[in-house]
Amino acid sequence: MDNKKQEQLNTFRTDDLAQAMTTNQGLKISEDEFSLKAGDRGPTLMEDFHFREKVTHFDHERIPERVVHARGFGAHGEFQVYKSMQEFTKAKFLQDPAMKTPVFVRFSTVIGFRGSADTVRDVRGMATKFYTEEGNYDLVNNNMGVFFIQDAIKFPDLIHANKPEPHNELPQATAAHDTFWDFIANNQETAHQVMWIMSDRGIPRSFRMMEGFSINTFRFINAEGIAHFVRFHWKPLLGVHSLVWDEAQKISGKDPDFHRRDLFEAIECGNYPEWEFGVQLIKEEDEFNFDFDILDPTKVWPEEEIPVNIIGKMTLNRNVDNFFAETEQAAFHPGHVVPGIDFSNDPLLQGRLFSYLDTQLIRLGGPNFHEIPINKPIAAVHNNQRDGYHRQMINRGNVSYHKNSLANNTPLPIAEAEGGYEHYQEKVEGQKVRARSESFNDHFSQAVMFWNSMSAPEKTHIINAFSFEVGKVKSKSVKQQDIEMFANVSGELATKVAENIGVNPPQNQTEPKLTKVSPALSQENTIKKLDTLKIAVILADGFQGNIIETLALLRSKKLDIEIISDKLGMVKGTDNRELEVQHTFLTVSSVLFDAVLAVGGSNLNQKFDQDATNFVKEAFMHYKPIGAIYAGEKWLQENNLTNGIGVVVNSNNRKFTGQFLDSISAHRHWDRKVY
Ligand code: HDE
Repeated sequence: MDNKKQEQLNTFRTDDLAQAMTTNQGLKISEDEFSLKAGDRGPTLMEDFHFREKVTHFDHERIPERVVHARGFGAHGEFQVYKSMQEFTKAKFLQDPAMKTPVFVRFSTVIGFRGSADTVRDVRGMATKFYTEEGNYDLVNNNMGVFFIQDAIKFPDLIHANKPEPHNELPQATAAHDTFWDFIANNQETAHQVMWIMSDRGIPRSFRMMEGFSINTFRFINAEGIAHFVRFHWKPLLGVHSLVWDEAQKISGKDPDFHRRDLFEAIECGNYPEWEFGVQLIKEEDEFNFDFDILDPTKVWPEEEIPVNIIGKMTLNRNVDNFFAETEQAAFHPGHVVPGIDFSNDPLLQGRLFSYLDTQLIRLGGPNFHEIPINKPIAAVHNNQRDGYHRQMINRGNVSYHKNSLANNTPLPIAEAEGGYEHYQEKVEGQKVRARSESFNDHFSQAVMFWNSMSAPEKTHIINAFSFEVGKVKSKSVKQQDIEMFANVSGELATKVAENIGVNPPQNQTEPKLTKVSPALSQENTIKKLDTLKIAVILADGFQGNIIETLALLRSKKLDIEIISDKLGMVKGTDNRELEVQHTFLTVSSVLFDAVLAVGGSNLNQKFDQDATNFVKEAFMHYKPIGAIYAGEKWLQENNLTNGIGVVVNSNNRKFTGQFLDSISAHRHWDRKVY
């Protein structure tokens, strides 16, 4: 079972190396550099079918990018349930802990075009395709617990407002412009999601360190037909971590592929990212027992009230062989479900169930996208659907209709008891209305809860993020409207932002009285591990030789150690041992690392000293763990960089390595005074 998807993909793979070159018709080609001409200085001839086929194919290489989530990166892996979920769902892939289900996951940003940078402030997508025996199941999640709007009919408006403005197509991949903030102030159901996106969750450190939330409410159905409302979660085993905003912006220039590179490299070197799979469950009869509507996608189900049961684990362990064929052509759809998983009446989900299939038709050019290898289920497909662009399946026989007698009435719908999908028979009645339920009308309580749940540094980051984003808005009126709106979340937030962006403090000066908190919302409470963190080690010729043993020790803690100097090549230590330099001050910057170890050497020239100091200074400003040892200590002292929380200095201290590791395991030192 677990190798089935891989075997299937293998049948589509080619390895062109060392093969004779052919046309797409399989004709061997004798020349691929010169088009066919009448004389070596003459015109190219129409009959050059190879030239025409090659260039025509090239001219048609691009397909429309996704209208949202255009920039993404995917990987293969597997999923295993920890214990049978039989009590709640009959979904086969959630029954047997011994069963491994192949998966493909695509991570994405939402707003930027396909070539935009990875570290912009945005929501991230995390879409998972489970290739189950019962058919493909797609869990199309985001890295935030809520969404901007409550009804799918508003999605085009939200995205129009958020994308670059239509008259000049500016700005790229950011919400920091007038139309977005105008939409926010005039559609106040967005308040809660805006708090998430202005928080550190908007600038993740890595795809490997993001949570995934289904946001929408689904149903689990067991074999007896009993239903539970369910929301799905991915919890990264490395914890949930973020960049700081200045760093995120600089990375956009230094390495726009920062997140995809991080995922690709982690998988290539065997550091397989893992997420635990969690479910929040609510009994049907408890539907109305909460102070929010459980179908409202602008509300979280607070984890302290409705615990997340951890039921399985996903490991990503294989990079794709071909980005376009696999990642770009992957087509997800929340309507791809298996028996045991069903929908709720969440109006956002209901609209999504239309949109995803529709979008694939334009993007992938017709109704046969399920036959593209990455989308092809491992379960057999039999039905009377025929023809259309790029049909691969060769259906035999003359019968393509149901019911029939000529083919013994096959293919045949089968009963639920034998695995046929049957929709949950929810009783529904009501007037036909264009309306929103009263129970969806509280737009601020959970936004306040989010704010209340943040640590002091997180609150500061949110104030700064608002000040940046709304500060970029040109319309004074829009700015003021946003200040008035967020005074409903926190007077402190609205007043400080108003001050920073030069508009009036909010008219409404009454601080919201709500005190509810949900500690699970704060990244302060996440797991912090050393595993796979990237440490920049700054070395020069004449470095103290025994640093090699320190580096080995750091590596044994699963840290990724990379050596930086003023030029590539080898650097020699005091004991003549050598180390290879992987990067120079020109090719990388401190923003690409989680911590810095300044070692230096005896031969520091002024240029090295200056570059290295700038490198460490930036890490210092970003609250990163810093170690300074041997020559590095002196040079940091000279530059006043040794006095700071999380800066470990003292070459003579035998505990140096332990203390440096402690500093790294804190990830960031928010209490450090950086100004
Ligand atoms: Fe999507 N969304 N979405 N979305 N979404 C798409 O489908 C849509 C929403 C999400 O890696 C599109 O194949 C509507 C919530 C992810 O290929 C499109 C609404 C959540 C991805 C679409 C939403 C998501 C998409 C564009 C409001 C989190 C990328 C390309 C009702 C739970 C999947 C595509 C990938 C992609 C529609 C809201 C997640 C246009 C109408 C809420 C992760 O069909």
